[in-house]
Amino acid sequence: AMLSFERKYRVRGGTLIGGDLFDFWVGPFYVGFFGVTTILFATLGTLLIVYGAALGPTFNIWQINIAPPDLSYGLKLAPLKEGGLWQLITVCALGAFVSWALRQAEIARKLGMGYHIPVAFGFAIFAYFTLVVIRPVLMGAWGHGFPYGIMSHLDWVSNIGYQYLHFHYNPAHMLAITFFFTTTLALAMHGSLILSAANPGEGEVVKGAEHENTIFRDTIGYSVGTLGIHRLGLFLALSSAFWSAVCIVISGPFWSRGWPEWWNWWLDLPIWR
Ligand code: BCL
Ligand code: UQ2
Repeated sequence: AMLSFERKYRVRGGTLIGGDLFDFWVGPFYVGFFGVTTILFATLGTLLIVYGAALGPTFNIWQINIAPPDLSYGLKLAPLKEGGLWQLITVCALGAFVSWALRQAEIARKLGMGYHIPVAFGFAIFAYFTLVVIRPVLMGAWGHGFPYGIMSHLDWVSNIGYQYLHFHYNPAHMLAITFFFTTTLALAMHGSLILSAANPGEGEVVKGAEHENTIFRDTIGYSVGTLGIHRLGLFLALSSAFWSAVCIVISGPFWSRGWPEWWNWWLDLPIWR
């Protein structure tokens, strides 16, 4: 079933590739060339994961693990059962994520909207790409990627964290965490503000931007504005993903000792040294 207003948005065109060939909907979903490639990559990747799980010792969802190749394979292709599956799954994952972003771009073009959504998702893809491609390539082995598994990827994060002695001292990790936490603060402020304006007391009329500005001007002397809060939110969220990517790509390629030691530059400043 289609909502009454939906038909006018079901317009041809805006496709990036394939012209009219894949320009159709299945039920409520726009397909497009990149809808097809998303399905293909996601299905193949999922089957490879199931195959990898079947080769392993368990189907316990928490314990399934598909590991990258041993470091000794360097940047070569590994045999399927020796990390080759991990390599293929990584290709499928990147294919599916990038296809999804391009499908978002086609839909934005159809609707005459900006590319903010695919650009934003691009930051998440960039963080993943940094973990499984950029850093392993810089360090010379696919074995530096993280293993695919619920507990196993947590173990990897813990191990890599302790390998640098105390990851909380990684300055980019500090920035990423601060951006993540500030994102939740901003969304809590925004969500509560909007709900307070939209849910006035019994018999009161729904409030708008003037009231929203005023409550913040009265309490803290400043309102960032209704458009501003959305720009701020996007900035905070994109910065979270960006500094996450930075914090891991510098761990190894740029700094291979403990992160606490990195701060010696501060103690070594000529003012007090
Ligand atoms: Mg740390 C990383 C926070 C303690 C070691 N750490 C991170 C960052 C984040 C963070 C900044 C992970 C987010 C990220 O990369 O997003 N760490 C954090 C916090 C603490 C903390 C808040 C805390 O103590 C309160 N970390 C520690 C301790 C260390 C430590 C001290 C361990 C002992 N930390 C590490 C290591 C790493 C981190 C090592 C990292 O590698 C990681 C990092 O920065 O990675 C970049 C980015 C987002 C993504 C990568 C997701 C990408 C999503 C893709 C594109 C799409 C997926 C689609 C999906 C499959 C589809 C599903 C479909 C649905 C079912 C519908
Ligand atoms: C605001 C505003 C909104 C909002 C919010 C604010 C009317 C509906 C939440 C208040 C936000 C401020 C003061 C910025 C806070 C800064 C950080 C870094 C968290 O003014 O305009 O629109 O939703």
